[in-house]
Amino acid sequence: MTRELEGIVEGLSLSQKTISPKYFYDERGSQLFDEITELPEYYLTDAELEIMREYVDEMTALIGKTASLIEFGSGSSLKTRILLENLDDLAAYVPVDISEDHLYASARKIRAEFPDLDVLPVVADFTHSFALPSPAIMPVKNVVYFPGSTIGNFEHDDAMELLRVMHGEAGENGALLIGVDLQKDSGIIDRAYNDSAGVTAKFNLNMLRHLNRSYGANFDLESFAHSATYDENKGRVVIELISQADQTFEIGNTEFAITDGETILTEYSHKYTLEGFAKMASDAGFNVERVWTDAAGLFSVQYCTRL
Ligand code: SAH
Ligand code: AVI
Repeated sequence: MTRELEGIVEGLSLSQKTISPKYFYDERGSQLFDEITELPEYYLTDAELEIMREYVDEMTALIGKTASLIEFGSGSSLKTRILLENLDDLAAYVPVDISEDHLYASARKIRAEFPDLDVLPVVADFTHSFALPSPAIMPVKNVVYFPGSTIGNFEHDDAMELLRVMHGEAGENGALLIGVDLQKDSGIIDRAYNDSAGVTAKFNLNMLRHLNRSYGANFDLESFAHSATYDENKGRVVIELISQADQTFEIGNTEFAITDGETILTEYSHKYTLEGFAKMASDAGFNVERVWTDAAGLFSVQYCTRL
């Protein structure tokens, strides 16, 4: 059994069956995520784009000259383009993503749009150590870019671990520019993860399709339903697949039974307070130097330097 399959089987063997959200992202999953970002209810992307457009000059002044921009979970590099359009002397742009075909297609588009930029895509699972490529031009500093509030998809200890990895990648005089979604009225959050067009439901169920196609599982997609509920006390959305029947499924020659109404946890999406995120960043060795929010105060982008 591969390490990946072992991890999947381990998660499904827990009393709360769990599959890591990284398995959302095959090519179709990446496309469905792009569709999510266009939904009227998914406020995160519009709010983050508003912040990027409004404050890009302040961001580029902090980033400075000849930096290497390393993006974790770059997807379609949507928000990055605003930085790239305003940073004409980057040493390199290094998009890192687990969704291989999507990453290479996005990197090709970026190369065509920014022909003078050294674009060095890296296919990697950023929760494990991976090697960074060396740009042709020696960067003055590394700036890790982590937009989208993907940090929110990690539980506290794993988020801390990831911030520490980014702290290491940033190096001595480097920095982290990170998108962090904020706690707010629960109705707004509920609607963002239960959209009326049902795209989030498709995205959630696509994880089972991905496991069927790439890991030899045999989930019956028709007999699972999407669920997303915001737990205000814990400040997180709990995203699950609910079994619609007593049934069995197989993966890696291991058979699992699941009862009617039992859930598979596929994702958390944590929402932070500014103080809560600052504490976590500081525990990981970062000082939050600058915080920008959109006019409605839904989302934040934060520039963090090493303590
Ligand atoms: N940054 C983009 C995309 C966010 S979606 C935006 O803000 O719109 C999350 C992205 O992270 C996806 O592209 C997904 O493929 C990638 N991703 C998720 N888990 C990952 C992991 N463990 N390692 C590498 N990439 C991962
Ligand atoms: C990638 N990540 C920040 C998204 C989020 O909002 O937590 C993933 C997502 N899940 C459902 N909708 C979007």
